Amino acid sequence: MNLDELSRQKYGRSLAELDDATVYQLLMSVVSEKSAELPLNAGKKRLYYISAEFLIGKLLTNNLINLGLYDEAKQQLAEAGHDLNKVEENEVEPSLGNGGLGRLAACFIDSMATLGLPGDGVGLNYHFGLFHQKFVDNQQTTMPDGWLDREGWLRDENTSFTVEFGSFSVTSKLFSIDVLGYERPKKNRLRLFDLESIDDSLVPDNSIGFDKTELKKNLTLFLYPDDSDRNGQLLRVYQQYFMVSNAAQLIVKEAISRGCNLHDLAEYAVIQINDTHPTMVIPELIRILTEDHDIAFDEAVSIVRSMVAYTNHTILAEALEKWPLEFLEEVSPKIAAIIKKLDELTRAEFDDPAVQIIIDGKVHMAHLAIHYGYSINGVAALHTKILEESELKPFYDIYPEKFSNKTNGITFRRWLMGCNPELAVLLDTLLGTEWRHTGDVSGLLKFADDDEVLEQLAAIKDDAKQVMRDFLKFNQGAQVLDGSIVDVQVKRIHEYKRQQMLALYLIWKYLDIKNGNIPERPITVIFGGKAAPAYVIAQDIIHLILTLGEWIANDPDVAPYLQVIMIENYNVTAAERIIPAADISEQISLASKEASGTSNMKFMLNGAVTLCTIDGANVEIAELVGDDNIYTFGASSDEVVKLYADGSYNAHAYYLKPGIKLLVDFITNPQFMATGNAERLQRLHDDLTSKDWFMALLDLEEYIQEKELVYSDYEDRKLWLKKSLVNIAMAGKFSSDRTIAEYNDEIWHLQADK
Ligand code: 9GP
Repeated sequence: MNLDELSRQKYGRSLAELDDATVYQLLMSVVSEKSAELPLNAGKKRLYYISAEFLIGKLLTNNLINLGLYDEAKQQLAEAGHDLNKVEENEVEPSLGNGGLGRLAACFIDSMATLGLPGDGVGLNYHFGLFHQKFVDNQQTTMPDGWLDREGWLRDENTSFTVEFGSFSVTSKLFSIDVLGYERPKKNRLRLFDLESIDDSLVPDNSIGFDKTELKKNLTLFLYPDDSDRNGQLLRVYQQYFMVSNAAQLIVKEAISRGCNLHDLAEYAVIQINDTHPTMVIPELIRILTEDHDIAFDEAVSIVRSMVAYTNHTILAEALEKWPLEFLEEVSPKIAAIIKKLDELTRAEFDDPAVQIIIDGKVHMAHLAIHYGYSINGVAALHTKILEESELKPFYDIYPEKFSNKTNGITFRRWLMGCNPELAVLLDTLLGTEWRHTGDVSGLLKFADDDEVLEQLAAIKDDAKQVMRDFLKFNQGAQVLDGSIVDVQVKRIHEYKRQQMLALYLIWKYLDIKNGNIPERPITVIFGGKAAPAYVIAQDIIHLILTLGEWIANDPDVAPYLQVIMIENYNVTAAERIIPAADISEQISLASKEASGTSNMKFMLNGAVTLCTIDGANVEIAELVGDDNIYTFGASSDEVVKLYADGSYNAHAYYLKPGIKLLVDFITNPQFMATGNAERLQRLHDDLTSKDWFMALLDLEEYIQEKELVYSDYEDRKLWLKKSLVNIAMAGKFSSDRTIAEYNDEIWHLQADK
């Protein structure tokens, strides 16, 4: 590849003469042409990973890495005076996902391609994806994020299907994005269905409001459209059926083209459903097999049952979908009828009311997936244990063989080689390049006492902090304090993740500094995340964080030592700039509630030390790095489960503890309230003092103590650098290549292509 020559051919100018936007176009065309030439991973059996979200992030750097062109491109660009990071700023990040669930799906398709497994991601081509977050008056506002308007990686597959709803039908259009494996000669695809009759003009310029009843025109406009009313909920069911009907038609069509007679469909296709959103693929496949291909109902059920596997990503009731049967009857009477039949079959077999599919007029999608799939897995060891022993115990008692754990993972291409190239090069120097294929970086451990290596790690962290500073300055004009310790909590805003607990710590620290206790060095606390538009308390938490940030910045006694930054519109690109710079990874969910977490893995791999509750994959991180290299606090998952079971958590009693009352009441102190939105702050205060459903006050005192310990340990430079090194060295387990190999060995049984 000679970029200068290509530039002269294409634009009649040297590479050095191009602006960054044109360099981006040039690189994108090089990558697209190369990937278009690659054949697909082939094999008799294919996997279809169906997901409502694929948070793929920008693709240029990632694809250059996977094509083995990254170093070459970077060097040629540098010689011509260009910086790849700057060039990539011209790429628009597709907003096809929300949080960990969608990012996991993106890591998984990368790993499937890397392992040569024939399989594709299948989802929807949302025109505006998830909303774009903007802060106005220290509050979250939402704007449409029209990523599709601009040039991108989508390719038209020239394939369409008809999807019949109860009262109308629509035609779909299939697009795909190439998914390249790491240094692999073959590829997979992310296949995204769109609606032929979609109408972007339904969405006003500055608002995410639109007519939810215009179904023929709106089905693929937004990911997770507001569902606070009936029309919004119905729209989600329409979207889901549109997604799975297309997926099922695609699967059947492709299997037939490979010689399948449909009685043997399970030998040709396996489906992984990512959370419950795609569950209707089960009745849809049964419908297609019986209605279009004359297969008897019982046989169709057993075919489908042997080819669908379900991953559960949460125990939160709100995310375990239960749709009113009447919704399904409206969206697709045929699907509703099949679900009723399936429900009758399970009722005949099992007496226990807890395991029925239709309960009080609602269809429990997870129950449908467990009865009529062959596999269910959790996403971290603790999460799977909770599923088996409490949340889904009645199902585990019936089908112990269907349950397994698959601890999540992250792709090291994006989360190390791409976002932290300096660290990747240091690993090459110390370990050789084999880790790039195996994910095994444990060889680093033998350098734990090597001062030179520790100093190299420190220098890499400093450089990453500079990248972060530049990003925050460019993104939102934020100026990070010089020489500060960087302490980060980035994730969706949700009470169970307890951003409010970190905010209460910040109040404590603020008051402590006011009392004259000046920290050894400045502290920068960074938040990032979006709150669902209908989730009022989450918006209140954002407001508290932003108001507090402003309050502290305006106090000259404290501002030089403590700073709070909330990243606006946190997304994959922001994550890539922030995570390598972090010293401390905040993973402080209420134990039992975070199924796994994946940012915890990304931080660890980039040398941050984790401050966490014993929850999700934190448990496995703690086991790997040992007590000396992680900070844990808070009630255990068993204790929390018990508190919920006997209803004995009393938020008000915790609030009345003098040390806690002072902090919580700060939120409604009249001077502070006057700088923010009184209604929001009052509501959050009242919620914390009377309900505190996710028990932030329960763990607050221990959290404050542990945070102080972390900050003081940071001052022992060598000790800290060693902790950081051990974390990197032990992160190999969390490569998504390992996770996907486990899915394949234990669930999918695909033949890897050569
Ligand atoms: O909340 C979980 C998160 O803990 C997990 O890491 C991620 C990927 O498995 O899934 C999240 N779940 C959802 O976003 C919705 O179920």
